[in-house]
Amino acid sequence: MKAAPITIVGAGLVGSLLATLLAQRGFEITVFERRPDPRKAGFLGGRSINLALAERGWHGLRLAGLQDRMRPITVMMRGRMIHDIDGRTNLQRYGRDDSEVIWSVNRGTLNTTMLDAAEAAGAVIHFDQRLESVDWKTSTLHLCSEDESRRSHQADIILGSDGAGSALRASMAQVIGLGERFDSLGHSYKELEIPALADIPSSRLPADLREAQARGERFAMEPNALHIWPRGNYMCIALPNSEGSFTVTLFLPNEGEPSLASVSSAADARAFFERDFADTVPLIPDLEKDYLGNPTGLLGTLYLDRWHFEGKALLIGDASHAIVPFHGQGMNSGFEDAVELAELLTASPNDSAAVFAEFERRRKPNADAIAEMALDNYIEMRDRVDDADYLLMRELGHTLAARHPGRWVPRYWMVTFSRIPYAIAYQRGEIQQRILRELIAGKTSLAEINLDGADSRIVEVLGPVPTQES
Ligand code: FAD
Ligand code: 8RB
Repeated sequence: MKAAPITIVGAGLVGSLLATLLAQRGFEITVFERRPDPRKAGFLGGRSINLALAERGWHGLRLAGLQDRMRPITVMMRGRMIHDIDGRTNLQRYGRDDSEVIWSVNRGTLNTTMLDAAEAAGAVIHFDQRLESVDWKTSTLHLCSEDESRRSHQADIILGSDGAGSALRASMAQVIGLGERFDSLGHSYKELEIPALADIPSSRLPADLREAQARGERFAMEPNALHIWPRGNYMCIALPNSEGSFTVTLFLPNEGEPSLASVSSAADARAFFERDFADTVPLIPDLEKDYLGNPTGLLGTLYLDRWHFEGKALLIGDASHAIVPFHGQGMNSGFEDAVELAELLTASPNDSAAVFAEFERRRKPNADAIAEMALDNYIEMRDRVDDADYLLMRELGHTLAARHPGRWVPRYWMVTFSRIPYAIAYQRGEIQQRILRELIAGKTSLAEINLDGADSRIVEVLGPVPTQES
C-alpha cells in the first residue's frame, strides 16, 4: 500500500529538516511556508542571526546528508568566555577536548541549505502561503498570500512546524482541548551587533585591537567561544559569525532596576552598557541604534497536554514546546523531534494515529525535561559561573566523570554532547547534583573531599549511562 501524502505547515528549521528526511524516505511531501523564498534575490542582507548547534542537531543534519556541507561554515565554540565586571576574561571549556564543543551557525544559511535538500529529495515547497485555518470536516487547509489571494489544499495528514505562534495549533484548539499554557519568563531580550574588526572605526578601539585590526585580524574578540557577561539577575552573551562579526544578546527583566522598562532611552542604554558591559562598548558602534531599533523579544515556555488531533494533525518543534533559550537546545530538540517522527512514520506509514500517539508518548517527557533544564541554565549562566562554590562543584563533577567513565556524566555533557534522552539526563543530573552537594558541604577545595568514600555510593545509585545506536 502506498503511504498517504503528507502536508507540512512551516518551512523553518524543523519543517525543512522534516521535509528532507520524509522526502528522502519516499513520502510525498507538500510544504506551505508563510514567508517568501529566502533563496530568491532581494532577501539577503539584514542582521546575521546565529544559533548554537550541538550533537542532537548535528545528528539530524547527518541523517539528512548535510553535515559535510554545514561543517565548513560553522564556528567552533570550545567553551564559555566569562567577562567579569572589570573586563577580565576566563575560558571555561565545555568538554574535555575539541570533540566536545558547540558550533555557531547562521540561521539563514542553515535554513536555505535544508530547503535545497528538501526540494532535491522531491518535496514541493510553496512560499508566501500562510495557513489561516483548517476545516477539519473536509480536511482542508485555507491559505493566504501577501497579496491577499487565497487558496485551499486538501490534506489528510498535517504536520505543524509553524513555530511558537503556530496557526495549526490555533486551528486544532478549536476542535480539541490542547491544555495550552504559556509561562512567561518575565525577562526579554535585545540583539546588538559587534561587527567584524575591519568594520569597527579604529578611533574607538583600544590600542591592542587597533593593532590587531592593522594586522588584518577578522574578529574583535576570541572567535572560538560563546561569550558571557554574567551580571546576577541579567546578562549579555555573544556568538561568533563566520564572517567575523558577533551577535550579542542582552537578556534583561521586563520590570525593576535595571530592566527593559528602566533602560529606555539612547542615553540610558549607553550608560547601562558603560557601567555593566564596558568592554563591549568600543565594539558596538551602533549601540543606541541597535538597542532602540531592534525589536524586544519575549521569552517563556510553552506547554501543551496534547500534541495531536487523532491521526489528522501533529505539532512538532516550537509549535508544541517552545522553551527559553538558555541551554541553546530549541532547534536541537526540534531536530530530534524530526528524526524520531521520520523514523516512526517510516516504520508505520499508514497508521498516523498510532504514530502521533507514540511520538507524543516518547517526546513529551523529553520536551518537559529540556524546558526545565533550560530555565535552570539561565541562573547558572547569569549568576553562578563566577561563584567559588559553583566552580568547586564543577571541578568535582569533572573529577568524578574521570573516575567513573560511562557512569558519571555531567548534565551539561549529556544534554549537549550526547543523544541520551533529555528526561534521563535530567533524572541522572538530579542524582549527581545531590551527591555533589553532600560531598562539598563545608569544603572549599577538592583536596578536602574524600573521593574514595564516594565511589561505592556512586556505583550503587548511578547505573551505566545508556549507550546509543548510531
Ligand atoms: P521556526 O524556526 O520558528 O519556524 C517556523 C516556520 O513556520 C517559519 O518559517 C514561519 O515563517 C512559518 N510559519 C509561521 N506561521 C505560519 C503559518 N501560519 N503558515 C505557514 N507558515 C508559517 N535553538 C538552539 O538549539 N540553539 C540556539 O542557539 C538557538 N538560538 C536562538 C536564537 C534566537 C534569536 C531565537 C529566536 C531562537 C533560537 N533558538 C535556538 C531556538 C530555535 O530558533 C527554535 O527552537 C527553532 O527555530 C524551532 O524551529 P521550528 O521550525 O519549530 O520553528
Ligand atoms: N534564543 C546557547 C548555550 C549554553 C551556554 C552555556 C545559551 C539567543 C534567543 Cl542564552 C544561550 C546557550 O551554558 O555556557 N548554548 O547555546 C545559546 C543561547 O542563546 C541563543 C543564541 C539565543 N536563543 C531568543 C536569543
